[in-house]
Amino acid sequence: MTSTTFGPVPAEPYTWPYDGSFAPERTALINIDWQVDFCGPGGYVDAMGYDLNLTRAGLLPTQKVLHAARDAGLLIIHTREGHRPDMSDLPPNKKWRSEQIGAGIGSSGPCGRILTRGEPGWEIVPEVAPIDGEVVIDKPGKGSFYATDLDLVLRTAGITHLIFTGITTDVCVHTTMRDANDRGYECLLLTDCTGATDVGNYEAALKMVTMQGGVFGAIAPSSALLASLAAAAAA
Ligand code: C5J
Repeated sequence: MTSTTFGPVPAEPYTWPYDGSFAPERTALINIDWQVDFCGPGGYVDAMGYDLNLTRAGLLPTQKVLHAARDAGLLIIHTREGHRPDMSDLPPNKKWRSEQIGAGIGSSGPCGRILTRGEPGWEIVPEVAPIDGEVVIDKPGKGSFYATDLDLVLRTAGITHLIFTGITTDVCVHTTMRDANDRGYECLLLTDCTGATDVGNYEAALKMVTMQGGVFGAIAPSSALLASLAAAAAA
């Protein structure tokens, strides 16, 4: 019996993946930090004074991709940035910096304590919430590999290819994608399924992925991925 493969996906700066196709059992969709704190009213990003329309922009395209990836049998992973309620995993410089910008991590706000595990602001927004059986990685930092078991989970499942959605493009998504590329994972970032607190940074972050022939992987609109999943399903 032959197993289904998908792709290739038209992408920049190369047609993704480098090895021509991707198998659902070796591919994970990683959804980074779609939390109220990053895209909901009263959360961390809102408290810092940024425009939530920018971080929310990718939410509905991501919802579509999430449904298609579930149907296609990809491993679905969600991440959440947040600190322990006793703040024992909050580095002092991160605490200081958040206080300078008026959104002190661990302080009380309209969505509970900012960026704190278990609080309403830390929850993933309903549009892209995990369903039973999906992996949720809790992380104290920007990167999803730092101080987590993400690499162990991926390698145990035999995953070699990663597709990314999430926020923010220039911080947690980029840090994770760079680290994933160093670890040998073949990465694709969906351009309309991500957003940043600053349009210039969003554009620059996408461009950085594509430099040097795709130094961190490739980028593509979600329509390109969806078309490739649909074509395989039709065949
Ligand atoms: C930030 C994130 N921006 N999820 N976190 O602090 O990008």
